Amino acid sequence: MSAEELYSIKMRASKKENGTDVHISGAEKIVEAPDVDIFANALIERGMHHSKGEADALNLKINKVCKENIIYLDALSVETIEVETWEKGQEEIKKYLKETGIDNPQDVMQFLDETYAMRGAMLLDVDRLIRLEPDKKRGIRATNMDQERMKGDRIGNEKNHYEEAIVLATKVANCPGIIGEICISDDPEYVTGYVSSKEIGYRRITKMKRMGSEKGGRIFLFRGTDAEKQKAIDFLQNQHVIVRNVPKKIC
Ligand code: PML
Ligand code: MG
Ligand code: MG
Ligand code: MG
Repeated sequence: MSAEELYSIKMRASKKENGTDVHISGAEKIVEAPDVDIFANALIERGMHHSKGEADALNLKINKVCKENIIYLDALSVETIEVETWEKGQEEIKKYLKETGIDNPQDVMQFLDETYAMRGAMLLDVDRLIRLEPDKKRGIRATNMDQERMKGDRIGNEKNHYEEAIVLATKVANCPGIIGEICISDDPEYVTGYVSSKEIGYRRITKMKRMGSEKGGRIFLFRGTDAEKQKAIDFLQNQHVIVRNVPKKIC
């Protein structure tokens, strides 16, 4: 990126269901000053007309980001494991957990069920097998991140699961105290998920759940002290990160 000022743009859209606000779409960008309006428009477009329904309310937040506070990270390397069934996909998660130094993968995987209703991710102490999020319903939201864009990159207003997930996984893998992540999408039609860490990179698994299922969620695997936990939460939520060299999806 050039010497332009940078701005963070965050969008959240919701609709009313039986009198309560239901989240339908959320996204963020970190962009140069002259591009704020075009990206803000793309995010409004994305939030207003989501496959989960038309929005009743949309919040857009734009804040200048202090350049000195940004960390630039290289995207995790990507590999794809093709599996025939979601059960085989679950076996791949077990394999990954063993590689990550977790002797009893099932102890960790049993927590996946609890992630489905959460807005954010679970922060799991893998040694004590306890959840560390201060708000168990909300979970931890990894935020304040985006990919670096080059001149001429197209500005789409649709969600790109793959690119957005690599950005998030790269930030999370570089977070102090985090030894890995498991992610299953909550979008019913999107069955590809991933496991990741700084050591193994971003490992896509082509089927992680049944087609049509909304059962998705994220677990950030944590190992460390209480003080380190605070640092991890602060990094995940507040540290601005721009990820370089995000591989483009070949559709
Ligand atoms: C999500 O729904 O945001 C999670 C997407 C996981 C992306 C997996 C991939 O295609 O690499
Ligand atoms: Mg999202
Ligand atoms: Mg959720
Ligand atoms: Mg989703």
